[in-house]
Amino acid sequence: MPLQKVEKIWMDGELVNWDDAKVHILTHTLHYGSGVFEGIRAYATARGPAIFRLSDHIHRLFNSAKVYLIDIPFTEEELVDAVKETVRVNGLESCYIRPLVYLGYGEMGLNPLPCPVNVSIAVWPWGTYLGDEGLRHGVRTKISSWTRHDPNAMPVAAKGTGMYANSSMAKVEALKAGYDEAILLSPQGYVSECTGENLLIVKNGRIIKIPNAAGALEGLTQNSVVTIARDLGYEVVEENLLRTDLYLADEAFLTGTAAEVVPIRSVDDRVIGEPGPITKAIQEMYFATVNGEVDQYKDWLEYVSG
Ligand code: PPE
Repeated sequence: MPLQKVEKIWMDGELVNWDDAKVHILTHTLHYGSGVFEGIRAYATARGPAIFRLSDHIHRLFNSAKVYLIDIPFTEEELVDAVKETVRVNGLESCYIRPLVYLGYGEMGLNPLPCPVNVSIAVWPWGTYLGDEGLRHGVRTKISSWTRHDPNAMPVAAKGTGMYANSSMAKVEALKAGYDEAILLSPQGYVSECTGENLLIVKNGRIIKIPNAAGALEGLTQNSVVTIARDLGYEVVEENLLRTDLYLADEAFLTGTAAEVVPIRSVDDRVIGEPGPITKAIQEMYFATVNGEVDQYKDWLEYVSG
């Protein structure tokens, strides 16, 4: 789906026109994948657009930058305000939000330390990431032939731009083979995550979450879903999973800001089936939460105005 243009993009403290939001071809991050970024969503609520867990996402952006030894030339508070302003000036009720910290123009070569640190925030309307059909009936997934990063090769806890070359390869492989999404295993052979989502399963009534040490990003959607699941009375445990645990799961679903909560219909053609009751209960509560309908989780919503 082509990008739907909006009016303005925030770049280093200024709102510039969408078509003018450009960088030089010798931008360091373009060559070396040396940036960090976030993915956030704003939802339409009865009180106007609300950004889901905005402060937590901006905090993770600063943590990612810390891992890469990048000094962001703004405070967390300033970027929280900048995100709200960018959503507000574009007049969007709901949208995806992409803050990016990148090393800009000025030096080339592998040493990033002399490069300027630039920050941008783009927003655009983004519908269902893995399709309406996938959201309702589940996606078909495939274990990738690509392995997730070894944590001593790439820092998996940080959302670094360069990491996503691995995700894109896995995604393309899965799509070309006729699947909707790829699941990556860690170098040790445990299930890690999808190309841009975490993954949880249900077995014998318990929800199983994968430990971060299996090489997954600590997803905020997953974190919200675990809280929701426990509050709904489900038991959530953390365990390493083998690919056969996925084949034999009672239910499985993936979580991510862009994807939201999406059931998994099959893994390597082993059918899990239509979304099960636990997946549906969590999905329903997640959507009610982000739309501001659940009082219990109102602190997760950060309103664009007021
Ligand atoms: N793992 C990976 C590798 C990942 O990229 C994401 C987010 C997650 C897990 C889930 O994290 P969270 O959004 O905090 O629940 N992926 C972002 C980028 C997607 C994209 O296509 O770009 C996102 O969902 O915004």
